[in-house]
This record gives sequence, C-alpha cells and structure tokens, in this order.
Amino acid sequence: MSEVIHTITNDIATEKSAYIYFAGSIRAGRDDVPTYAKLINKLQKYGKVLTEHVGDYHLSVGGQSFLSDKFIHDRDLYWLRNSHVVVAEVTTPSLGVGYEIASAVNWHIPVITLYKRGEKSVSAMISGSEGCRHFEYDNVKEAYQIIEKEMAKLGYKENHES
Ligand code: 6K6
Repeated sequence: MSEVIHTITNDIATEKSAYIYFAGSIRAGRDDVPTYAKLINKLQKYGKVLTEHVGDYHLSVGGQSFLSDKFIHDRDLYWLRNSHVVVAEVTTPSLGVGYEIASAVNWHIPVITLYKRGEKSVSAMISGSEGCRHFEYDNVKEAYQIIEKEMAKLGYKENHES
C-alpha cells in the first residue's frame, strides 16, 4: 500500500482519471475490511482511491493513532472536497461515514452507497437521500457490477491494465 500520509496536491494537478473517496467504517468496527479491500481494488481501475487505507487490514480500530483527530478530520475532508465521486460501504453503521456522505451530498459530489443485504436495514438518512445512489448487494460480484454500471453512468471507464 502507498503511504497513508500524503497530500494530493500534485496528483490533482496532473492526473486525469477520477479521484475516488472510498468511505468505510474505522472506529465503528472493522468487520467489513475484507469487503472494503476488494471494492477499493475494483475502484482503483477507475482512478486514484484517495482513502485506500480504509481497506488496509493493518489499520485496526486503534490504528493511525499517531495522527491527531483534527489532522485526520481536516485531511479527510480535504480529500473528500477534491474527489470526483464518493463510494461508501455502509453496512457497518459509522458516524464518520455518515458525516462524509452528508458533506459530499452538500458539495454536490456524486455518492454511491453500497449495503450488504442482511437482517438489519440501512438508515433512512442514506436510503432516503436524493443525493445518494443507494444499492443493496448480496455478494462482491454483485457490488462490482453496480460499480461498473454507476461509474459508466458518471463517464468513467475501467482501465483493464491496472
Ligand atoms: C485513530 C484511532 C483509531 O482510528 C484512527 C485513525 N482514524 C482515521 N483514519 C483515517 N480515516 C478516518 C479515521 N477515522 C475516520 N476516518 C474517516 O471516517 C474515513 O475516511 C472513514 O471513511 C470514516 C470512518 O469513520 P468512523 O466513525 O467509523 O471512524
């Protein structure tokens, strides 16, 4: 994985592919990390995933604790503000992910939310938001198909070489 702490200033100036902000639970629980890692891997075919650490197995609930909360908040909102699309895996309910989704919606950044179909149901604040394209999926293959369809609608092509 590339460095967790980095700025995107140079990338933004030079790269043409999508900047993708992947949101997934951190302090709210890391049970879905294997899924996050697979979704991030898929999204990397469309451009740069600014938050690839979210899918890092080594980042536990206590991970990156050497960074201050203010640093994390400001850095992540900066990345979010500069992203072209947000993909949020919302199966594990997370305050941070909800906050990121609301911020992206307010900034008119397209948001795709993915929820593993199960016994529980997702918050109406997500499934009922007109700013989110909300989808439920049964398995990762189905989630990939949703990503393919939605990214194509947004005008982003999958790069099969990456
Ligand atoms: C320190 C101690 C425990 O975790 C840390 C490091 N925290 C974070 N590092 C990077 N991104 C974070 C961190 N905390 C929240 N975020 C952002 O909020 C991510 O982009 C996630 O999408 C989201 C997760 O929020 P919570 O509420 O589940 O932590």
